[in-house]
Formats: sequence, structure tokens, C-alpha cells
Amino acid sequence: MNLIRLSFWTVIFFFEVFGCANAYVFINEVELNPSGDDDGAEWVELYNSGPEIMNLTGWELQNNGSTLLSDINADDFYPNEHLLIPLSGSKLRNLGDFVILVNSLSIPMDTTPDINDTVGSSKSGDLRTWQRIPDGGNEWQFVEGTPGATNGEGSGGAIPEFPSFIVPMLIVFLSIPLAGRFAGI
Ligand SMILES: [Ca+2]
Ligand SMILES: [Ca+2]
Repeated sequence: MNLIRLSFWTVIFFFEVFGCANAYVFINEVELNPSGDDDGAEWVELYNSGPEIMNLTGWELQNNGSTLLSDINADDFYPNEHLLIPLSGSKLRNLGDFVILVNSLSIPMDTTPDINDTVGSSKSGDLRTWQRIPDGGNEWQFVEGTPGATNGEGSGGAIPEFPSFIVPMLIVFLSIPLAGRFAGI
């Protein structure tokens, strides 16, 4: 019984630590230097590449320096859906910034690379954005924006670079004989 209980809590612990249930929500596209005035025109797009409806209540976007960009609070984020999050004010620096997606437990779930968009002045950007192509993929490109829509061919069903559930499952399996030894089973 102790062994079963230990294994159960080990699974719960690592699911929380590694955020397995959240591993398919990506920062999919970022507009940090929109055409015209940036004030009130910047946005971030999220993409759910997983099979489950996700509750993003309490999640938030941050940028370089862990500064709050926006709360999210979307309780029904459907598989293959694109969620557009407009930013108030002018919060994303056009040079040397990045975006972090943080869940309700303050655990970072995704981050962009350093992204720059210095086309024109701060009031004369263009329609290009930084985006994962395909949706949820690992490659970022600076091309014409697709706010709230797919980023292009091959979208749907993308998976993270490394299936994060494998790590906790391996740890659980490896921990069973050790736990049995400590528990005297
Ligand atoms: Ca900006
Ligand atoms: Ca898009």
C-alpha cells in the first residue's frame, strides 16, 4: 500500500513540476512592433496543440525582466485553437525582448527566443511578426502576421521538442524498486 501511495504522489509531483498537462500550450506568434503606433496595438497569440481543452485561468504573459504583459484568464482553450491576446499600452521592446508564458502556479510553460523588430521607427513598423511555423513548431520566422489564425502549412498536432511526460514516467518507474527497498517491501 505504501508503495502505491508513494508512486501516486510521485506522479502528481512530477506532473506539477514539469507541467505535463500544460505542455501543449505555446506562444505561437508575437507582434512587438505593429504598423503605426505601438501603443495598444501589440499582441501575442497562443496555440493549443494538445488534445484537451485547457483552462488558462490565472495564467499570464511576462516579458524580459518578468514584467507582467497581460493576464490571460481563458477557461476554455480548445485544441487547435489560436487565442489572440491584445496588450494594453506599449510593453514590448522592439529590440532585445522576449515573451514568457507562466501558468497559475507561476511555472514558466513556454518562452520565445530573443526577438527583434526594428523596422522603421517606433511608430512605423510593418505587418510582419515573429511566429512559429508550423503552429507550435520549433522554428521561428519573421513573416507577415496571421493574428488569431494558423501560421501556415503543416499546422496542427505539433509536439514539443521533447515529450516531457517521458521524464516523470521514467523517474516513477525507476523509483519503484528504490521505494520498495526503503519501505522494506
Ligand atoms: Ca513595441
Ligand atoms: Ca497566427
